[in-house]
Amino acid sequence: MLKSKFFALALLLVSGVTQASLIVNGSFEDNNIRANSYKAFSAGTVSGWDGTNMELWDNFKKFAAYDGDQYIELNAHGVNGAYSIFQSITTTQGDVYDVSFAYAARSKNNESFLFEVIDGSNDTVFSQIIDDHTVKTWSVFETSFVALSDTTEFRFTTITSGTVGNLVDALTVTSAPAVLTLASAFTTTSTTPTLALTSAVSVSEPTTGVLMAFVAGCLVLRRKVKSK
Ligand SMILES: [Ca+2]
Ligand SMILES: [Ca+2]
Ligand SMILES: [Ca+2]
Repeated sequence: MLKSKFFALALLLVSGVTQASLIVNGSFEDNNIRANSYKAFSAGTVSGWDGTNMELWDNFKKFAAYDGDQYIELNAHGVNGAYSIFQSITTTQGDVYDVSFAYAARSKNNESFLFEVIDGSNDTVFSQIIDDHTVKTWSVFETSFVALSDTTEFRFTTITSGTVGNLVDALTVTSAPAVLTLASAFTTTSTTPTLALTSAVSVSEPTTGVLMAFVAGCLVLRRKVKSK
């Protein structure tokens, strides 16, 4: 039961609507290679991706993909040094996006790479060294960011040198779920909340403070480990 002096309160409920990923070939399935094999691709020839050479694996070395059948070994083939692959997508400035990908070590748990989100002015929006791999066990990295420009790039760059290491699968980028606001629902005169579907960036008082906290919460790194 609501008390008469209960402060006006905004509740935020994240909807369960699944958004389509904005990344092209984020699961590395488009260039179909034979099961239980690997194949090196020269720069720019893998659907959706640009950068250095890429090496696709299809459930190779008895290690199943996190999603579908195929994934990449970031430390590819043909250049015995740094590898960097990237993809840009169209974004809406000010909107929140969720990012996720799976990663695993090939042979050593200290394999590592850099993941970056870069805006249209080539400034870093987000960067994280991924160095907590487990050999042949998928982990999932997740974060969220606010787009600063109308294009945003996602880039993976090796830190481990050589041609062995850093298996990656299932990069997804989705527009953050719409937010249901129960604005000023709990007042002295009303016990019937009014649902309003709004975006996370265009909400008037008094929900703004709560939304700012929500957006800040989105920016806090979230991570979970998943094995399969
Ligand atoms: Ca895949
Ligand atoms: Ca295949
Ligand atoms: Ca390789």
